[in-house]
Amino acid sequence: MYELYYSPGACSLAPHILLRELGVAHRLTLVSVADGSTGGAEYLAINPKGRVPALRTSPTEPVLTEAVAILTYIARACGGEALLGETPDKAGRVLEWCVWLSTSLHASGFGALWRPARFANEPCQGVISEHGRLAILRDFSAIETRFADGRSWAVDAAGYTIADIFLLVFHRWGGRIGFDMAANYAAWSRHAARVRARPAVQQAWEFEGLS
Ligand SMILES: N[C@@H](CCC(=O)N[C@@H](CS)C(=O)NCC(=O)O)C(=O)O
Repeated sequence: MYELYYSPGACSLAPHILLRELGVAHRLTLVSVADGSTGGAEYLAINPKGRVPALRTSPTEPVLTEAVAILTYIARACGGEALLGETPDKAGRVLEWCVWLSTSLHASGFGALWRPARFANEPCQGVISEHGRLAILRDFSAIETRFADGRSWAVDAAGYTIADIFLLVFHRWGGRIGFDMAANYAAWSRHAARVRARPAVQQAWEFEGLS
């Protein structure tokens, strides 16, 4: 059985949703970002990167890390190929979204805002955080522009994909940092509501105790 190491509301929410979407048997192991467990010796022995998500796919192999890799793995291994985009064109666009979300919005934007120490020592951390907030605003605006063209899904031609699941994590984080998502990102918020309505998403939301 797959074992997913997760923290409530972290980017591990995306693979958690996908496991439920595909009806895959899994065990969820809590490694809290909030209380620093991701950096604890016990978890570092499992995942030396000290981050969630991590997926145990076999008792003998190292855990699989990186949200996009885990999403791709689960989809391919568990009959969810359609969620990756079924043609090279669709799959390329789905991956384009996911890599951008992971590298630009997550690592550069939220990483700088929440973890400025990754980028610089004091006294520069306040500036780094502010830069992260501006990077998030820039990327959120780009996301809103895309959804404002009336599409239902991130890659409309592909239907519901892992990109839609991943996007929901960042939409929720926008609310967490005080952005008025409904007012300022109306088209993206309609998309988020569409994703939130799926039973698998509701189950994961409830399990993780998210508001
Ligand atoms: N590139 C990694 C980033 C994972 C990551 O930064 N996860 C955060 C939670 S969303 C984390 O575990 N942070 C703990 C820490 O920085 O100590 C991925 O996409 O999986």
